[in-house]
Amino acid sequence: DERIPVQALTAEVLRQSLGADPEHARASDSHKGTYGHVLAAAGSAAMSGAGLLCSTAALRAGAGLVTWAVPETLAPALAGLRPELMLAPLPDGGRGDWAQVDPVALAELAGQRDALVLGPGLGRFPQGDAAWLRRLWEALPAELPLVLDADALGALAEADDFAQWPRRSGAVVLTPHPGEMGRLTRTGTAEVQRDRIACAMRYARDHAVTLVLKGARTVIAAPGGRAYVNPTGNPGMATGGTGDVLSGIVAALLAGGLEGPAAAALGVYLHGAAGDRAAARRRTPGSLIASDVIEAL
Ligand code: NPW
Ligand code: AMP
Ligand code: MG
Repeated sequence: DERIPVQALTAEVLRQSLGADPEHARASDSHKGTYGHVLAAAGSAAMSGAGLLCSTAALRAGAGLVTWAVPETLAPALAGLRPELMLAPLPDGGRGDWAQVDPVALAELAGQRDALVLGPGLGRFPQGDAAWLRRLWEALPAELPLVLDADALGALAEADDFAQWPRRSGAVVLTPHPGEMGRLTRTGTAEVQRDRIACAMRYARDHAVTLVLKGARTVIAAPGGRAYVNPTGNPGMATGGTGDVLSGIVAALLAGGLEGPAAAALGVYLHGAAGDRAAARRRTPGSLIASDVIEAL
């Protein structure tokens, strides 16, 4: 119903309202080009796992190709961890972290792909985080779909003027957990959790983005004013790396051609459903790890 702006996310809503197929079926004459190429800019020396989880999840969510971009000094150590992934080493001044990586070089790589996911496990950039992100934002083709998660959201939270950044024609999906959302809104976790739906809807509208507010009953707020509450998932997913998995899934769905709200909603729904399937396979949900969610996809 068009008059009701908030809906529970069901297979029916995905199909009817969002035009997303929860079965995620494939046409028999399709090929890897049909499903798009994801660039995952994620991971650092101390958190290479976040990059591996994010890019592997993009593969399992059906991306045709996935390239994992890393600071070049780290590339030899990360090569071959997942043979289906391609590796794109970015010049890092020999430092092995993202601080020295030129955002314009990353934008050039991303511009040849179908979606960019930025953020899981990057670590903090030592200075000028928001300026780095703004330079990337402006160097990327305006139509390239974008997922910002984790440390990219930390950088965004430092910008004083995000609402005034140039509008992009491609989807922008932000995937904060309540702590990250508290930084984006400059309030705090408790204030965000007080009214999750209103908080997500307000941010999505004011910044023209699709906002995914994670946690039990994740909220997906579309820039046009509609919102969805996800019923899938379980507390076993409160374990390191599950968010990194989600951002890779959403990027794959964007690369495959879905609009921002549809990709975000289907991604959240499938991520939770995979988590439920993985938890059911274990004696206790407490033993669930993020790789199980990828495996269950
Ligand atoms: P509190 O304590 O309640 O105030 P951070 P991070 C809050 C990478 N990883 N409900 C909560 O705050 C990531 O990709 C790498 C309520 C919590 O203490 C990032 O790059 C891994 N509150 C980096 O680590 C595996 C909630 O947020 C605080 C909430 C840092 O990311 C792990 C933590 O947030 C990780 O993914 C909820 N549902 N969820 C790897 N293997 O390489 C979160 N909070 O400080 O942003 O730290 O999320 O761990
Ligand atoms: P992150 O904190 O970025 O690693 O993301 C954690 C992921 O696990 C998000 O997708 C959350 O929605 C999910 N998650 C965490 N706790 C729960 C919970 N209690 N119930 C359902 N999903 C959860
Ligand atoms: Mg996270």
